[in-house]
Amino acid sequence: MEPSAQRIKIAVQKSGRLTDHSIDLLERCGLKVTKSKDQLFCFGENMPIDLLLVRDDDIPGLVSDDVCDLGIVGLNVVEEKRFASEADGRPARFKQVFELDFGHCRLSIAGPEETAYDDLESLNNTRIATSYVGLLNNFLSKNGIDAEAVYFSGAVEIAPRLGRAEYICDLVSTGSTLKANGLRELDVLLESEAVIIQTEKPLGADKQALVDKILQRLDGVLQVRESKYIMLHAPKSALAEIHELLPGTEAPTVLRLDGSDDKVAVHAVCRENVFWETLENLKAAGASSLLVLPVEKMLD
Ligand code: PRT
Ligand code: ZN
Repeated sequence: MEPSAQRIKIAVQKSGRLTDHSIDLLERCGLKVTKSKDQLFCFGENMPIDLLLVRDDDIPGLVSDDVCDLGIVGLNVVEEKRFASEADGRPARFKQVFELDFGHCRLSIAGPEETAYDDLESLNNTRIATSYVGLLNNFLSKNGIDAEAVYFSGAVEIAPRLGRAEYICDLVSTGSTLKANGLRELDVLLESEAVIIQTEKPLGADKQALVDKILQRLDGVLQVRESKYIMLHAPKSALAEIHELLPGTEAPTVLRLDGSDDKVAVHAVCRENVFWETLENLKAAGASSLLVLPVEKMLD
């Protein structure tokens, strides 16, 4: 087995909204893990990759301080850490590698239903309760708004009722929490989703090769989610039109059909979902024997 310095460490949320998705994504990259008894660590059985299970707020710091090589965390947490580190004069040392298409939410300003809110100017000389002081202050100063960020570590939505702030700045997904608290969403600061971040510290060649491999597999897993393999028969004369109709396809494979001079078989990977409307349009353009299959794995 590799010495522990040669193993990749990935920081993942221990218990929360991102946990299952993060582990599922890594398992779909081929990683098999066993959890330690204390549930703080997942040991990679078939690859030199281990998972550190921690609070999401700690993930950017663990990657920035090189305790972990990679981390999976919400963009909201990453950006808040970036601003907090800058304010401390110790810029964060991680790079965002790519978005993972889960954990979608937005960081928004909200206020009581009855608030007369025209635009951002309405926030001038008010107090805004938030756990995202860094992101909020950056947004306010970028927009030339003079308002006070009041730090709340949780239950931000009750701040207006307590008389602690006129507005709040918090994560929203369905909007039902705001509604239940008599609040309405007024402006969006940040669209967020889970992202993978990487330490900026140069890794040795072997470790970097393994990080590149896992990132390439992650990219493949994300691509196949939307991708479909499509097969159809088409008159040669309709090929150009049919190619145009295939969503997200670069170069379809065109094959001869036995016993037919005017028809061919077309096979293509569509990197976008194929809807019934697309199939109906293909049929109207002359295609027949249409078949759409899911793609299990992809490597570009
Ligand atoms: O214990 P730990 O610190 O690790 O977890 P946590 O409680 O800080 O985080 P957790 O598990 O709640 O969320 C982890 C990440 O999920 C967040 O950082 C976001 O990137 C993402 N995410 C996606 C959300 C939501 N959707 C979300 N709706 N995080 C929080 N919420 C909360 C929000 O704060 C508000 O209280 O849900 C409520 C609003 O939801 P709706 O659907 O009523 O609008
Ligand atoms: Zn947290």
